[in-house]
Amino acid sequence: MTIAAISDWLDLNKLMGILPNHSEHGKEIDHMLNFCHWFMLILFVGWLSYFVYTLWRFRAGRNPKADYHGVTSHVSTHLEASVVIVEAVILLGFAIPLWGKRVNEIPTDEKNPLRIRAIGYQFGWFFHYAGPDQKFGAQHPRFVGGGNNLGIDPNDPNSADDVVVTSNMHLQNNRATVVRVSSRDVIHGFCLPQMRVQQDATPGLEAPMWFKPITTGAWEIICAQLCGAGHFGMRADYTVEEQKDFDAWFKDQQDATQKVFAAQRETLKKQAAEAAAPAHH
Ligand SMILES: [Cu+2]
Repeated sequence: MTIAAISDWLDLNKLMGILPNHSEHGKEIDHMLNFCHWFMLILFVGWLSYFVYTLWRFRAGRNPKADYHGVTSHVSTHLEASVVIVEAVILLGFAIPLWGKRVNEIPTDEKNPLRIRAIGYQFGWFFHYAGPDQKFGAQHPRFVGGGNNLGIDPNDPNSADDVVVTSNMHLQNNRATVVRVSSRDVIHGFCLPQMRVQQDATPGLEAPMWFKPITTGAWEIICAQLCGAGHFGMRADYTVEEQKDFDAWFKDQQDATQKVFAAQRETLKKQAAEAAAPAHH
């Protein structure tokens, strides 16, 4: 048996059908998951054998009269203490540092991350790209309509390079991606299993999360919270591609989004002119 074969065999994640990892930090998550699975398996087998043993050992046929002293050995105390120690190691040694990395090391502008907002709704996702200026255009409900689903201010200079798409989020391979997750109605869950990230989408809040894709490919985005009758159909896709393909896609989407904004600017201008004109009687 080679080492690879042994480590494959030891990988309980695989046995339980985990989806392949395609993100930079995913290995650390998988490592911790595998460790937890093994630990839980050992506990499960241990407690279960102990349970079966006590059923047999203390059966009525063998113990017609109760023993008023009970257990005098300290084995169980030591066992329980070791379980607590292992759990503390998982929490303090693995889980908390891993979480700390995800929330403390969000890439800043200097690292030129891809900046996206993901806004859940019943039942789908909007994606708002900040564009090369790294700044999102402002939003106001009065701009909602005419294809401007998110109500982005078409006159805000920050929106001049923005992109809004639905249902298919494109990402650039090997580029850190920061997604600000939010919702338009109820609580949804933004989950990219192959990127090993998941974040609740809460109305009125924007929660940032980040990751770096390391392979190209196309996968599904899952809504990870039961969000209503159409939850099962709330699927979207995401595509990781090389820069050339991503840039081409982005340019197309930018043209389409900016066309919507330009048309809205015209409408707003017309409305303003009508409001300013003297009323006819
Ligand atoms: Cu949902």
